[in-house]
Amino acid sequence: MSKEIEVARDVLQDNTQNAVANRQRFGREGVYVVNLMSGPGAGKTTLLERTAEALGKRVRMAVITGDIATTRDADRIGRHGVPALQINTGGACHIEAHQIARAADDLKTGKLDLLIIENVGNLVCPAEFDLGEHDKVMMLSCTEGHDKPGKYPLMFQESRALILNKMDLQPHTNFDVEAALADARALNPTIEVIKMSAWKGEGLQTWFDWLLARMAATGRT
Ligand SMILES: Nc1nc2c(ncn2[C@@H]2O[C@H](COP(=O)(O)OP(=O)(O)O)[C@@H](O)[C@H]2O)c(=O)[nH]1
Ligand SMILES: [Mg+2]
Repeated sequence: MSKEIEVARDVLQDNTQNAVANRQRFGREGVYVVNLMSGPGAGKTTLLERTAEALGKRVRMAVITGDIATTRDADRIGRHGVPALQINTGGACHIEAHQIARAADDLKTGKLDLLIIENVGNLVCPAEFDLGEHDKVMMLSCTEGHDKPGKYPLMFQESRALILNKMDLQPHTNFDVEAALADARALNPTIEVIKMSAWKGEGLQTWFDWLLARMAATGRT
């Protein structure tokens, strides 16, 4: 039992060292990096397809997608004209920093302004693994229940922004927006909230403006 815990600690420690190296690299290269997290099916890839369409010609951007299997998400995003590289974790519930380092080599991140990482769909593990990103952003959709922030606190604590997606479905569910936001803000009082329907287009402009403002704030034009 104690061995298992030691191994888990080593994995996290190695990951943190690799994340520090990634962060230094991204700083040197001048690329702004977002780690986008959510449970499966919240709408991350849909949002990244819309983001690629809207910003792909204005900024030099690329996407790394993580899934246990298939290249479906990278294929979807790649159709919108931005480089998209798929990491298959082969069973792991999150992306690790060393995988990002390798993908960044392949994508030549020194030539990019914006890199978005779509993490594996999971509300738990991705929040535990620093990837060397500038910002963590998480998405919660109205079909997942407003009780989730309190039940999965770390991701809400770690994220700079919370995207509430599938607002078009909210009237058809018992999702209580104010209860979800109160729960999230009790964990992270400064969390920025973007209400969205990635499907219908509502809130997308706020997201694009948020990304461009964060790029400027971290030194990108
Ligand atoms: N109604 C509605 N459906 C959405 C919205 N965003 C995504 N979806 C749908 O939710 C499903 C999962 O979306 P996807 O982007 O693959 O989620 P991911 O697993 O987080 O990448 C797909 O059927 C999308 O069409 C939204 O804002 N409203
Ligand atoms: Mg996806």
